[in-house]
Amino acid sequence: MSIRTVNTQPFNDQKPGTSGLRKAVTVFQQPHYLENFTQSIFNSLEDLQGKTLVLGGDGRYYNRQAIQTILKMAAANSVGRILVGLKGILSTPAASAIIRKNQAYGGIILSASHNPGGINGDFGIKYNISNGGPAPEKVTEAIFAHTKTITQYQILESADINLDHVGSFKLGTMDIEVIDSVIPYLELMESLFDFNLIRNLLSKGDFSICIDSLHAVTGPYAKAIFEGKLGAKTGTVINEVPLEDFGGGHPDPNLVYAKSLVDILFADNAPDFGAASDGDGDRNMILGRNFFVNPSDSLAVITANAHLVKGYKNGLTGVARSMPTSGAVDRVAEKLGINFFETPTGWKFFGNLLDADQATICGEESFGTSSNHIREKDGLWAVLFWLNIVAVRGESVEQIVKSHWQEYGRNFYSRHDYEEVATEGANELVNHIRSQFDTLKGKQFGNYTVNYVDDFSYTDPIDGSVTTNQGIRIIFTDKSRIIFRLSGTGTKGATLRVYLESYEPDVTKQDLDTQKALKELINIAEEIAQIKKFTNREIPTVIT
Ligand code: VG1
Ligand code: CO
Repeated sequence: MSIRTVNTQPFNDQKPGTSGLRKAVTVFQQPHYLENFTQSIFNSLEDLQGKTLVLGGDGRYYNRQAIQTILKMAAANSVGRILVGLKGILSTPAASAIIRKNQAYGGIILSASHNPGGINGDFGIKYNISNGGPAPEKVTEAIFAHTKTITQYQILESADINLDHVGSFKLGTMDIEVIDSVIPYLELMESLFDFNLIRNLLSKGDFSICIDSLHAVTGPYAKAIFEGKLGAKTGTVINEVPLEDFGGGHPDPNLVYAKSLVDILFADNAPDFGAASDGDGDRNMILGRNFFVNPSDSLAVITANAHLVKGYKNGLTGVARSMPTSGAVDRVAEKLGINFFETPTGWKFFGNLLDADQATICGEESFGTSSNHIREKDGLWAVLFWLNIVAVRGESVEQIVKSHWQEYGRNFYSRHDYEEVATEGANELVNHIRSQFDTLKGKQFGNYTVNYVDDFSYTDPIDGSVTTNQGIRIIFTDKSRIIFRLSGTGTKGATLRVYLESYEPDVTKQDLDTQKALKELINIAEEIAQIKKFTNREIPTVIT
């Protein structure tokens, strides 16, 4: 086996976004495209020689080919050892757990998460550091800098490696260990939650659940945990076979793309509990019988009930949420007297807070929550957390959420997505709002008066790094908010996200339909941003 040095030229579009580099599969299939980015990762890691890396992906189309290429390049770049998930599969939270457990130097995760898969879909690659979390901006910037100057990459000439069996072997001087993708993750979950209590709840027969894996990576994990360990009946996990194109679906666990589950939970005789996960298993949607749990509320309920759960009963040091996430959890933090942080969108901003033990639980409005057990979002963790709470309290999901609102007030919250609109119009929309920054302050819109307007920026309290332009905030005097942001994960055109929030302390008014409660703010958002004109759309593609 010999190492081949291949001459190459930079691609000018390899800047990582909210969560790694995401592009159409056809872009990744261009000669040298994946190799250039992989070599740029290796080039940005100074002392990689002899170190251990973790490698795996969400199983989407091109996962297998990419894994083979990366293994051969790692061997040529003097990596000491690689732990690869069986068949090249690792959910994002499992990869994070395995990096931490093995004290690996870092990991490469192949996923485009909620973006559709298949030959006409998307592919993605991201680098995680030794804490198990997404590379912080200074690392992604260094990788990006290398992509702009790369002239060659190294790859070992060898046959493909068989990843279909657990075992160890050599590739050149590098050790490869093919490891079980599920067991380390399952063991970690068992250490955090009361599996006996949940087993009691699920096996008695009077509490039924439905877990929808949307033909993505969580299928084998959910089968092993819910049907295997926790005694739920066979068939509890649906769409459980991971497919390279996710069965043609969109593995995004929201009310539109997880319709299969929504239909089941909103039918007559619906199960008591339902959940869906995204492509790479780091996000989750929680449903009760005929009841949708807003992800921002889910974060608040998890935080407020953490003392009931084995792994968290000693208390939380703090909680962090992304800026667009509703303020529901802020009220819980205040009551518990724990730290509270507001960060930009993207899990990489939580890593420092978790490492410094300033926060225990973190969450985003986009159905992502997790804790200091790993450094990624964790979809099945949230499902188990909810089941553990339900098992302890003996109440329905709806009762638990409503009593939360009663205690803390309800933050009415919704996100309107305008997906794949023209980039030019989206940029004009942002500029149009920015041009009103000076005139909006103090302006009255019906019942609402603008308190202030800004572009969110964040100074990391641990390392002092500053991140600017993380979303436009229009904040009203009663703390209601409208936020505008452009997505950093899409691959076609631009995706505009509009986040709307108001607060209702009066219990008699908390049962209102969310869109009705937010109607006035929705109209104000249109008035300020001229969404219809700039996006050329009458309505959002997804409403959460
Ligand atoms: C979206 C979500 C964000 C999440 C990110 C990655 O980003 O809004 O909260 O962290 O996806 O999640 P954006 O830039 O499109 O709004 V995942 O599950 O794709 O790794
Ligand atoms: Co994801």
